[in-house]
Amino acid sequence: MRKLIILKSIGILFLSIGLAWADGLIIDGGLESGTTTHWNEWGLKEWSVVDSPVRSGSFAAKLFDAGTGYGYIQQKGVTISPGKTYSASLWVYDNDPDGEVTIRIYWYTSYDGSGSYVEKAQSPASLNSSSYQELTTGEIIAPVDANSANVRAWVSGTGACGERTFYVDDVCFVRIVARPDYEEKPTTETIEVTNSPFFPYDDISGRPAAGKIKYNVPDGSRITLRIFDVRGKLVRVLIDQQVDSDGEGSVTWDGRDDSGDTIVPIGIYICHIEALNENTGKVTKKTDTIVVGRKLR
Ligand SMILES: [Ca+2]
Ligand SMILES: [Ca+2]
Repeated sequence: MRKLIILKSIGILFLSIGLAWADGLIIDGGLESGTTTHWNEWGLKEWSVVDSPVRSGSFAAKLFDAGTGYGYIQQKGVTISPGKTYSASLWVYDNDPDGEVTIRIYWYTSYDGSGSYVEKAQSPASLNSSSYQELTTGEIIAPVDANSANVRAWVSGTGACGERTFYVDDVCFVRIVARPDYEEKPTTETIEVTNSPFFPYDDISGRPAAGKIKYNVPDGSRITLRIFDVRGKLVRVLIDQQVDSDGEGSVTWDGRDDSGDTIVPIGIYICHIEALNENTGKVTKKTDTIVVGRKLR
């Protein structure tokens, strides 16, 4: 029985991690194909895929500019929806005083990133550092007439006319979907998990960092809502014998255990609600599952 549960858990874990990877709008942002295939280049002297230094996985991009001004690698013609919210980010190793890197989004009315761009957005420039740093555009809104975007890891000089070398990894371009707000329709289920999988390590842009659990029990119930791991060990008490006058509500779980210090390992967890109806003495118990995910390194 236990073996079955574990096998099922692993299956769902792979599924959730697979979805997380598919969430990005560009292909091979981490260069893990080990090739330059999914990218094209403009204006650089040279670029290649290298195995050191990398930020994650086995490969990163090396961008070499001979001091001509600027250049970039890009993924061209990413399909986007006009007026929607996006975010782009990358990790860069910039230990070169002669230049800097930004991530830039160019928006186009065409569907394939051709023609003249209508608007652009970019991150702040990299600072000199002997380790990888993250650059992000933050939330950006696609122009109402845009249908595609070119996503560029952009190298430029900072005055000095020297050669410059940078390493780029984990380029990410995502659409940000509005998180559910408090006007969201309440559940009709006794217990219902709505953010699953969620990513408490906060390592995947645009995905929920907290789980959300909604409940609907008789008015005036005394509620206890707890999280267990699949072996039945109590992980976290989210609601501890509180009376809810209208019996309807939601609670978020940040993925931490009861110590508050530790984020739990990835996997399936059980949400268990127990509601005592203080008028009738009847106890309602129900469970649902919630999955904690994380980007694979
Ligand atoms: Ca990589
Ligand atoms: Ca620099």
